[in-house]
Formats: sequence, C-alpha cells, structure tokens
Amino acid sequence: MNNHSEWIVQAIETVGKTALRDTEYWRATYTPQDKDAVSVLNNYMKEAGMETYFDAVGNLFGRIPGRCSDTVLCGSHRDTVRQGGKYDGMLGILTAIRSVSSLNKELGQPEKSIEVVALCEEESSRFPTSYLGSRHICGLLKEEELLDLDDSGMSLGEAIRDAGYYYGQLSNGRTDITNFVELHIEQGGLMEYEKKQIGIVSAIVGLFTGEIVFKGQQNHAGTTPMRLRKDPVPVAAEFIYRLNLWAKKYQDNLVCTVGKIDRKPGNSNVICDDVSITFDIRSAEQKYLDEANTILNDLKKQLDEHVDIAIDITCNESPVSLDSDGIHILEKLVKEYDYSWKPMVSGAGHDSQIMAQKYKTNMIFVPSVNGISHSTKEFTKAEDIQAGCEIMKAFIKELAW
Ligand code: HGY
Ligand code: MN
Ligand code: MN
Repeated sequence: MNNHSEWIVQAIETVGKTALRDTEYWRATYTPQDKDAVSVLNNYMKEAGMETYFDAVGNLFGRIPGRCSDTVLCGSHRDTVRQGGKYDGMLGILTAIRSVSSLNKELGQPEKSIEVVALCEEESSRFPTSYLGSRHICGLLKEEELLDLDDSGMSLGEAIRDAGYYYGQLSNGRTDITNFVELHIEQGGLMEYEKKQIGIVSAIVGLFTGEIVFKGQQNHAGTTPMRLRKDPVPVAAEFIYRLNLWAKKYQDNLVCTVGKIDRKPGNSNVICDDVSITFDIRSAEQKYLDEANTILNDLKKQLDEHVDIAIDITCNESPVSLDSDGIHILEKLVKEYDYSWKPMVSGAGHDSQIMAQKYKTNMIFVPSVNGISHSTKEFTKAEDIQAGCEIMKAFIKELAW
C-alpha cells in the first residue's frame, strides 16, 4: 500500500509555512499568504497531471478530463481562522490531490472528469461573506456581497481584482458537477475518545451568525452622571448574558458563541460610542435556529431604550443531510478496508453544507488529536491521514472510474 500520509504530511508542513504572518498563523483569502499557498498548491496539482485554472472569485481548480463532462469535485478550503491550524481545510485539499493523482497513475483516464478545488474564504476571517468560494460555484453569491468590506475598508470586489482574479461575471451555478467530496478533520474529540479512524458524516448543523452593534453616545467618564448616559457597554453585557441564559436552556441541542467583542473608542476615561459583538448559533434542528432569530429580536426590544441596537445577519444556513447513496458506499468501503468508523453529525460548518444544496455531497472525517481545532495546536496523526486518504481514494474511484 503506498504511503500517502508521507507526502501529505510533508505538504501540510510546506503549505503551513505560507500562513505565517509575523507572529500570527493566519491565511485569509486574497492576501500574500494566500498567494503563496496558491502557488504551492498549483504546482502540486500540475505535478499530479492536472490542468489548473481559477474561477471568477479565485477558487483554484486542478482538472483531470474524463471520458464524459460530468464532474466529480473534491477538495476543501485554503483559508484559516486567525491563530488557526495547519489541517483545517488544507488537509482536505492535499488528500484530494494525492487521491486523484494516485488513481490517475494507476487507472488512467476516468469516466467522469475529476476536479480538485482549493476554495476561497470559508472561514469568513477577512470578509463577512460566508462560504464565499463554494457559494460562488453553486451560483449563490450575490453581486451586492462584493461590496462587503474587510477591517481595512477594502471591498471584496476590490480584493478579488487586486489579487489578479478575473472579476466580472459571477457564476450562476455550475451544472456539470454531480458529486462533491470533502475530507476534513473532525475538529472535536469524539472519534479520538471512541478510538474511531473514519467518520462518515450524515448531516451538518445549521448556522445562524451575524453581528450586533450597540450604538450609544460617547462622553466624558467623569462629568456624565449615570442617569444621563447612553452607555452601550452595560447594554451589550446584559444582551450577551440573557442570550447565553437562553442557549443554556437547550444544553446539547444547540451551541451559541459570542466570539468577537469590539468597542470604540476604547479609552478608560471615555464612555464608549459603540460596542459590536458577533453571534454564532448552531443546531442540527431548524426549530432552534428559528427560535434564535426570535430571541435576538425580543432582546433588542427589551434593551434598546437608551441605546440603538442593530442586528446584521451574515449567515443563515439550514441543517443539511448528506447524500445517502454516498454514505452507503462509504460504509461499504470502511468495512472492506476494516477501518473503525462511526456515523457523525458535524458541529462545524463546512463548504459541504453549501454544496449539498446543489450536488450529491459527502464528507469523510479523520480524528483531531485532543479534539483541538481552530488553534495552532491542531494535529492529526499520520496513520489517520493514511486511512482517510485510502477511503477518499476508494470513494472517488467508485464515483468517477
Ligand atoms: O466555523 C466553522 O465551523 C468552520 O470552521 N468555518
Ligand atoms: Mn474552520
Ligand atoms: Mn474547515
């Protein structure tokens, strides 16, 4: 059995180096870090015998033309969160390159065409637009989203053009794709705890995320009596406290995170002008996401007496089930290869939940050591990468050869 993990592990380290930005590990799309990663991946794809190209938003594709034009697409995202890890997203791209390259060498031209994709901006760590790359492929990206700004005030459209990708006509959805396959790290500790090598994903939770701005009135901390203040900080604190109380009512049915809290101007002797927070609410059941929307609006009504509260929803994706035919094939394969496995619902969001809206989509999980992810401590063992790659390769062979 050829040692796929050896090549993948060295590639993880090589591509990983491109994400270093001063002391931070962060690769956002359309940045010098992204450009460096794209050139390494482009070379890997060419070495694997693929024709490479970019689409209008800068997704990088490596293609092996098949006897028919139907396309099996595989891969994952190339961007990371801030202070993120080397495996989230990138492991899926490299495993796809390795699997397809190995199949192409062994079997020659496939029946269906195969493409490996390195997707843009899945993490929304630079632009608020969610799932940029996959939504573009599905034809779900709207022109007005190109006006979204990053923290420096640059628009998404400008960043795409400046990065040298063709920016003009957005895709209205590729119709040649029949399947999307994504291998990904679990980003949790269940597989490790239960000593399972492969996760076969049945569903992905729905996501309801956005930003809330509490607009008060900046003023002097010493001369402004408490009864005359329009201080957004205690209002934001009360909002977060009550939102958390609501979420705790549903313990294991949903998760709710306030991951970002900013305030302006941020001097100790100045009453803040505004406070902005992000919310990230997820559940496998749509009814909890619907209730979250109601709760946010109820809290806004209860707390906006002295401070304006604006809620901006940036992502509202329903829970998705993945392709049952593909799940049956994967279950057959893990038994044939005698790998320990478990069916899983993904608590993390993935491009697959977008692709599943248009194409037959499946995900393969491999374990995260200590369940850690979205951290520079992210790690997956070589033997688990090998197992994941064997199953990915066998699955793509079933779909395309
Ligand atoms: O947030 C997520 O679950 C994914 O990593 N974007
Ligand atoms: Mn992630
Ligand atoms: Mn990811």
